[in-house]
Amino acid sequence: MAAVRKFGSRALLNRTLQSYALPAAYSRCSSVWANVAMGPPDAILGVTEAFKKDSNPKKINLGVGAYRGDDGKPFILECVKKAERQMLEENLDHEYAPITGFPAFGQASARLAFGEDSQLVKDGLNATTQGVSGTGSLRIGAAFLARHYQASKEIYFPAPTWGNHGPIFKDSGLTTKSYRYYDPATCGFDFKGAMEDISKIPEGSIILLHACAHNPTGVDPKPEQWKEMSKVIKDRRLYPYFDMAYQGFASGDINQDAFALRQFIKDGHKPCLAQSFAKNMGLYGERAGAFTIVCADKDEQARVLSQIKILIRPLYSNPPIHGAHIVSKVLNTPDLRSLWLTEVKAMADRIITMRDRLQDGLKREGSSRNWQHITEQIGMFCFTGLKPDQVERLTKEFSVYLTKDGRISVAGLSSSNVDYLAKAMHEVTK
Ligand code: PGU
Repeated sequence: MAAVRKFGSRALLNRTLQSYALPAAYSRCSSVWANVAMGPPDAILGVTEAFKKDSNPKKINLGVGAYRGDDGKPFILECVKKAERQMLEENLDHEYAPITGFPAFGQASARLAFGEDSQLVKDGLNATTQGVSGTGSLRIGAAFLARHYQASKEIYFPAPTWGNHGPIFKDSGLTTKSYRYYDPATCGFDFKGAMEDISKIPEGSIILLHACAHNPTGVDPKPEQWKEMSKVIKDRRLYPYFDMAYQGFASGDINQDAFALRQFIKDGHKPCLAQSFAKNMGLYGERAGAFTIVCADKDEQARVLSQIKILIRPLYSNPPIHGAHIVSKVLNTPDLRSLWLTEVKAMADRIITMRDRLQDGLKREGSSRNWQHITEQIGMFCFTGLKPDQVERLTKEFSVYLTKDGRISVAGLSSSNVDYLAKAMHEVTK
């Protein structure tokens, strides 16, 4: 633009440039996107891209956290198939949903998280909106805090945390920091380190908590430890932001997995919460999720929800409806709901069985290393403790795909590949 201004008109500028017979490099630079640098592949989703290109028939994708059946194939829950059949019969239309999604979906999501008998939901203190799965829900929350949370613009993550948390909150304008969480020496929870760090976080800051099945470590605080964390978080007046992407996947029981969130409510916190139905209903691509802010009273709830709407409207107007219809049908229809609960349990149990089999396999291979953490960690992931060079060998020599930090999605293991993985892991850790 500055150049055009200097030459008086674009035509004059072009003529002048031509008359100078500019070198090729200059014309490349003059392209509109010449300064856009090539970005790196995504740390998690990029693993699937590399996996797809590999022609080894023994290849295994343990990168992305997506549940597979024991046949290694994507798994469609029976309750979901039934709900979809019913939806087809009902001849549902394709009209727009309200900005915050269908109320039946939002309320069922809130009851799932806070409890069927939750007083705060009965009293209407939850400002709940549908979000575009867990990621989109987290992002609405991040944007809301950036715009309306006065006390601080800093959010503290457990170290390490899901790789997308940083970009979600940074892109929303918040500053990201961390508190100690994982102890590499024990491959377990660093409770002492976490408590020390949390007790020093500046008052009013936001703290991100994985409600259950911590990603990437598979390490969760015990109930007693959650209680102590809740207390120190309250004392420091921190604002708790729960990310609950795996309700049901840790223990197989949706209520047990909501323990931390409900304990915080009991202790008088008023947290916010992002939920995802990608994993626990196998609705990955449907992008069904929810975001809730717990409010002090009805009036506050109405004001907060009105501002959530104002945030969402210029982003995407209103959310996709298919996944939300499925979730709301499953959660609100008693027989579909009880079928879902057994299916969630079955998925969690299959993961636990795979952990046992991997540990046994490593023992059988003759590994002298301590693999206790494989069965101590819970949820979809195992943080193996493998070093980057060992991860690289697993991929190069055995076509086993995983993230560089040594995380494996245990949900990607099956009876037919778990022994192969044990052998490969033993080979690279000898
Ligand atoms: N929060 C946590 C802690 C997650 O692990 C994930 C998904 C999400 C939120 C968001 O899930 P939605 O699919 O948006 O509902 N993490 C998986 C999936 C792949 C990815 O990185 O998006 C993973 O493998 O870590």
